[in-house]
Amino acid sequence: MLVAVTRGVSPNIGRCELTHLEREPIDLDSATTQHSLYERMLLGLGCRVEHLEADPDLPDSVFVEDMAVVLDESAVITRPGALSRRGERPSIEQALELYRRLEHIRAPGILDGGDVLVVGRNIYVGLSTRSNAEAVQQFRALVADEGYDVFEVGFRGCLHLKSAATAVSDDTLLVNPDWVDAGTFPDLACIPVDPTEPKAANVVRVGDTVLFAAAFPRTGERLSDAGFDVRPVEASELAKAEGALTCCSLLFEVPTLPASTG
Ligand code: CIR
Repeated sequence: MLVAVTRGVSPNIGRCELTHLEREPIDLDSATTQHSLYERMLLGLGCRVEHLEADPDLPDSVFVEDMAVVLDESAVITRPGALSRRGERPSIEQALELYRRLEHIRAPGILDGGDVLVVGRNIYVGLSTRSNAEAVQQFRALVADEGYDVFEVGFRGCLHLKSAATAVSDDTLLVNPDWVDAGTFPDLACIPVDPTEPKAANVVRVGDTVLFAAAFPRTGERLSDAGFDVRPVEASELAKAEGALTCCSLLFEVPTLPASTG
């Protein structure tokens, strides 16, 4: 079964890091409601949701994806590029150590999980203001024995690689071709976002279902036309904190416990 680690929206989300956006007020109630609906959607799709408590001292901590990369064999705890986010790691480590061997990115490496796109045994890591080549080297060394190939990827126009490209299946990506060159992924098919929806490339794959942000209906329609089972999720409030859909969960497989016979 799939586990989804999530974390409540910090009451201080208004003090979040911003890179490409102007600061605007974030309505905590609305952000919390949308986040709960996202969790409910994951539950409805069969995930076990492990909800960590919100932390007033960590404005961006709802964006759990940036703290770890969870593979089948291990979880790599990142060293986030933003100083204000490094304190988010301990609770994520506690949540993940129940399920995976933990590995760590160390200084001078910096890495945000949002820059790490895993597609089968290929892992693409975006070089950004949050992730550097040193971290890519460390990451490569940590996962080489498990047979993963790790590629450094350039992109532009957005905070993290996964704002520019995410996987919708084992062999197909949804991409914004203005932000990442399709040639970056020679072995994968690429579906471009609708040109009027540049921020639409971040979707969450849950089994055979793809969650897309409700603000991008045309891209949702493209995916549906391509045969994917798609569901819209309202995520406009956390988008003001530069967060997208993948950022709000760490999703990974765990063995299903055998039914009790007692
Ligand atoms: C930050 O700048 O770190 C947060 N305000 C947004 C992080 C979004 N995370 C992601 O795209 N993986």
